[in-house]
Formats: sequence, structure tokens, C-alpha cells
Amino acid sequence: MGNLNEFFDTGRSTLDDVERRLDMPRREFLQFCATVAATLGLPAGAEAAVAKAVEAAKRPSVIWLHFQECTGCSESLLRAEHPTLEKLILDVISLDYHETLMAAAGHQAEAARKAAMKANKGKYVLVVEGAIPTKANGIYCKVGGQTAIDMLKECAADAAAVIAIGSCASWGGMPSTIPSISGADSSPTGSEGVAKILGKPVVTIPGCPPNPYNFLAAVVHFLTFGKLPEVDKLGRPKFAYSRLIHENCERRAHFDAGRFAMEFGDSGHRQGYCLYKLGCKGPETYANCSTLGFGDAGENNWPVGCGHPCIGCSEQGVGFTKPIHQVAKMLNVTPPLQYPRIVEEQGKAASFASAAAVAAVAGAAAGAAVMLTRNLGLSHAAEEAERAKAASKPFDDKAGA
Ligand code: FSX
Ligand code: SF4
Ligand code: F3S
Repeated sequence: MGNLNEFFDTGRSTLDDVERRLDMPRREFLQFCATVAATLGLPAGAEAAVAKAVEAAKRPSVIWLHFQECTGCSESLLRAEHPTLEKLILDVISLDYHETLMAAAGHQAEAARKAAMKANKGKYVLVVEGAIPTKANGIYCKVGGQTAIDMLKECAADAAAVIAIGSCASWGGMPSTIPSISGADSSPTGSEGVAKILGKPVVTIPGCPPNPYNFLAAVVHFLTFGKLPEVDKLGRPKFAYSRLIHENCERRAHFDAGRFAMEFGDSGHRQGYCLYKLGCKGPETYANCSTLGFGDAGENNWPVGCGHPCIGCSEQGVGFTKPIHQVAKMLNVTPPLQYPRIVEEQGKAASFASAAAVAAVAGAAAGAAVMLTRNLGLSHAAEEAERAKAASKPFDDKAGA
């Protein structure tokens, strides 16, 4: 994949143009550029370069395919409200084929796809949403009489770049779940991700649905630097997927102190304690949900922020595979940036002094491992204490309210 800037066709230039084109105040536009720059992990001041690139962008042609999925990826892109992500995405790319959004249907839609592929041969970006069924020669998903396998191969052949959006397209996602019946060794339709079908790596933006800013940031990176962002071995952009959710979770201090919600609705849950004991998969899931949030609905707008354990929807082998009640595997044990408060109403929190002493003597990672073991042990004790308390006393419904 070379420098794709050469494929863009029209020149556009000023902030006034953008304001008019998007019907969006320049302040909102600049705020959006700052958000994208921050998502990409660019240094302070980089929003100016992003703004310049989006202002002047020559829109790449995008062909967007849908296979086995729920259309949540497209929905998440089109449901952000402030600034209007939908306007921006439709402004920075030329969406030439998208089954859900296009007005055309049937033969007309197929003709539009073929025309876009021909007109932009070797230059278009192929975005794939949904898994590809492979059993029985792929007959479980057909569009216009063509199997998903064939359509994907046909469209990828002349694409300049391929992006798999969502967990389904990235690694099979929910459709690839193996049913828990005896003898089952694959999903009913043998669903696979895009890279597996094409036999080559592609950029993946997993999540069910993925955060729309991660997709948009990848596209804006492309516009700003003329290439897609750096990815890990699974094709995931490093700016979004290089850290565990657990590393930046707002409930992390509770985890480190051994303060856990034991049941949905208990006092710990109401006080915002860590959801590890409820099966949160943040410790084994790589994504930026805990720093980026979803949509534009304000604070805490991500699963854990709303009180639901992360199910690891972006992580192959975790999401849709491990049951929600199963506690997460601790992938790496790092010391927290700061230790939590010492005195708490519930549980037996570790003291700052003991935590710091262990970490200092045993070395940071080893110290954290000791604290982790200790706190998980303490949480069991706290759990027992809470159950005993609940058994002898009626539940206080106002706790933590
Ligand atoms: Fe749905 Fe997309 Fe999940 Fe899959 O998102 S939100 S089932 S990742 O392909 O439409
Ligand atoms: Fe957050 Fe989940 Fe980690 Fe607890 S286990 S700190 S809720 S990511
Ligand atoms: Fe999915 Fe977990 Fe993020 S469930 S949306 S990876 S918090």
C-alpha cells in the first residue's frame, strides 16, 4: 500500500469552505479535530495539522460491504451527535456504495458498486462490516446472488486499502461463536474475519460496535499523513488498541484496593466499585474504551462507566466466548499510577504505606502482583463478610444512593 494522497481528486482549502460545507461552526470543527488528534495520540498542537488535512482533503472513494452482522458499526458512526460525526464522515470520504445508506436497491445498487469499482480501480478504500460465512461454500450470506466470500475477494482485488470494521469483520465476532453443544467445533455457518478470507493482513477496528472515533481517526490519519496508522500484529491501530482497558479504567483504584461489587445492585455496585468479580474482562481486553468513551452523551458513557462489566467485545477469544460470570485472566500486572485512599467504608483496603513498601522492596511489577493477590484474597473475605451481614440484616436500599 503506497502513499494514497495521489488518489484523491479534488482540492479544497479554507476553513470558511468547511464551515459552509458542513454547516458547522468552525469552533465545533476545530473541537472535532482536537478530539481526533488526541485519539491518535498526537502531540499538543497537532489539531492544526488535522484541521488542515480535513479542510483540504480530496475525498477517497469508499466501498462499504455488509455481511453477517447487525449493522451496529454503521449505526454507531451515524449516532454521534456533537459534533456531527455523520456529517464529517460523509465529508471526508466519498461513500460510493453502502447497502444501508444508499437509496439504490437491487440491480441498481449492484450497478453502483461495479461503477464505483471501475471508476476508482486501484484507488478506493474497501470497508468491510460483518463476518464471512465459509461453510457450504459460503451460501449462508449472499448479496445479489453472490456469496460474501466471492464479493469480498472481488472488491478487495482492486482496493488500495482494506479496513475491517467491527469484531465480526476483524475476527468473526459474535457470528463466529461456537455453540455449547456436544461435538460443535465451529460456528453454525463457519464465520471468519476478512484477513482470514483474503489470506493477508488488513487494518482491523474491532469492537461490537467499535468506537466510531477510532474508525474516523484512522481515516483522518490517512488524510493527514497519507497512510493508514501503525498497527499491531492483529492489524489493530496502535493508537487505540495498545493498552488494556484495565490500565486506564476509572474504577482501577477500587481494584487496587480490593473494593469490588459482588452482585449487581449491591452497595459496592452502587458506589462504583470495581466490576472484576462480576466478570469484567477489562484486564484482558485491549481497547481505548476507558479513555475515549462512546458517543457524545457525556461522562461515563462506556460499559464499565455505566456499571456493566466489560465483556471483551473487541478481543478474540474473550468476547462472546468467555461467560460473563467468569473472572478475567490478568494479562499483565502493572503497578497503578497512584494508590487509592486508605480508609473505606467497605472491604479491607490496603494501606498506601504497605502497598508502597511492597512495591519498593519487591520491584514495581512483582510488588503489584503481590498486591493483586492480596487484594483479591481480601475481596473474598469482604465478600463473605458482606454475605454474612446481608443474611443477618435487611438490605439497606439507600446505600450508595
Ligand atoms: Fe453489529 Fe457490526 Fe457487532 Fe458485528 O458491529 S455491533 S454484530 S461487531 O459487525 O454490526
Ligand atoms: Fe475497571 Fe474492570 Fe479493571 Fe475493575 S476489572 S478496574 S471495572 S477494567
Ligand atoms: Fe466492548 Fe469492553 Fe469496550 S465490552 S465496548 S471492549 S468496555
